[in-house]
Amino acid sequence: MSDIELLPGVRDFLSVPQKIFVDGSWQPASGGAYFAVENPATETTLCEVAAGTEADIDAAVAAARKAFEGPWRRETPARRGMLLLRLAELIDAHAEELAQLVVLENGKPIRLARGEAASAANIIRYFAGWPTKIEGSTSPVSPASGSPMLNYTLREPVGVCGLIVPWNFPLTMCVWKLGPALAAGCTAVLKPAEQTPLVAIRLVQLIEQAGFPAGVVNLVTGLGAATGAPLAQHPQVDKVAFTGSTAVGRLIAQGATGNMKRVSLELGGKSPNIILPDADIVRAAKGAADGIFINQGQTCTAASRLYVHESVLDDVLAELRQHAAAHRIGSGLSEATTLGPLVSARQLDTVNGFIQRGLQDGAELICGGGRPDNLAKGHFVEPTVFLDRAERACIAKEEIFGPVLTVMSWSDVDDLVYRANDTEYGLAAGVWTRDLKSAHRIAAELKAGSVWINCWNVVDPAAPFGGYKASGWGREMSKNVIDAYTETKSVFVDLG
Ligand code: TXE
Repeated sequence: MSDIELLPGVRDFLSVPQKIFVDGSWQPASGGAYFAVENPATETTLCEVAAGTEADIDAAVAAARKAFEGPWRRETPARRGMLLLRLAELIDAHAEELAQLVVLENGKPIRLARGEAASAANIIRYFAGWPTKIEGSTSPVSPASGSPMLNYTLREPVGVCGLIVPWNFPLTMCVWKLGPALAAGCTAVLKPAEQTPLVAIRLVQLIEQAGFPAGVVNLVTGLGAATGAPLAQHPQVDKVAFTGSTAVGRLIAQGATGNMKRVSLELGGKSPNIILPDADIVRAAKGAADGIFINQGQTCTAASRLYVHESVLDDVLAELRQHAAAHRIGSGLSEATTLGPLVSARQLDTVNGFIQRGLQDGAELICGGGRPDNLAKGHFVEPTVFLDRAERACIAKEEIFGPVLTVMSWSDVDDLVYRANDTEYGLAAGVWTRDLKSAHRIAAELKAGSVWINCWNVVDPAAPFGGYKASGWGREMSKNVIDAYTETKSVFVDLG
């Protein structure tokens, strides 16, 4: 199947250098510099994008502060919801354009990128319902004075939010954070990843078109050290929401102590996926393969550790080999592609390094491990499966963020649960079984923010998402995330 045609809107977008958006105006970065955004499938430059500076972050934060204290505070909750609904409609209307930009800068298959655009609209639509439902409460207080007293709580927006997002889901990661921030009445400075700023820029153009007042959403593109770090440490930022590496998450947590800003972190993972002997093996193996290979394995919830009961190990390995071999590797712009390139040369080096270390550590290569022969350019790697019976290889412990699965076998369920939890991370976990009792028992014992039973990677705006341990702080989506973008004020009124 041949490549899809780029839409005229996408061609026009790529033909001009892209700017930052501060206080309702598109402008060059203060230093006047630009950086190149690469197409990871062809290794060619897609577009030049403004390289933001600390001065741009200062200006964007000042604009967000002004909007927070001024026009945004005066908007009614109903109007905030209406603006979000209008944005959801615009995302739907431009879904194919957004999907094409995601493919071009990230590399993922167009089918997956279309799913990302559809999910972005759904998430914004979900959050559009929240502004009119953020309620306080009354509390039955018993003052020592005996004087009658009314206590009630107000939920107020936390303020100016710094939103720092990664490149693996460059559109949905923006809306996971913008949706609740705007619903709660906060203002924002968005900092997309330097590898994938294009779809974020297009999204902010749609935010402008939807009619959000100037300064409510600002966008500063640029490198992590030049823009992300000053944003995360800024004394006028009240909250930082970050998705990315655990290493940068630690820096952000440290940088937040200056003004004690609120911090939510969605970090790495090394998620265990467990197949019990009574599972539907065909379904479980398909789920295991999809759980690791989707998005080229560049998923925080990647099902990267597979624990298979020893009695079904050979059957599962045979199924996994077939799923890996069935992948069509190539440009994400082809409708036939199921596995695109990794996002960058650096990410490919990291993943290849892990494959080499896996071999050195004595893990058995079941399939993959190399570069597809037919692709001369692009950051491609084959879907790869290792068997590591002794569970000693680094590939069984460290986050790889590539299409590399490490399979282990088990025989005793208590030992299995111990091994599954024996990791610094705790983002996700899965159990495949037909036995309800085992499913719920193991789900209760796994230390992970999401547990999937007979499925993987199901996320929904109505359900909380986030990690235990070094996988992060706080939860995204659902009512939980609204709490994370609001402060609770307790008001006492003496009625005596
Ligand atoms: O992440 P970074 P990288 C993991 C994954 C991957 C590894 C490295 O294992 O291999 O991280 O990826 C911004 N202060 N994940 O280097 O650097 C940066 O500009 C503030 C898991 O790309 O964490 C980008 O916008 N911000 C993950 C964002 O942080 C800084 C998704 C993420 O980049 C900064 C991505 C700083 N000092 C990577 N330095 C997941 N949980 O899904 C960089 N940034």
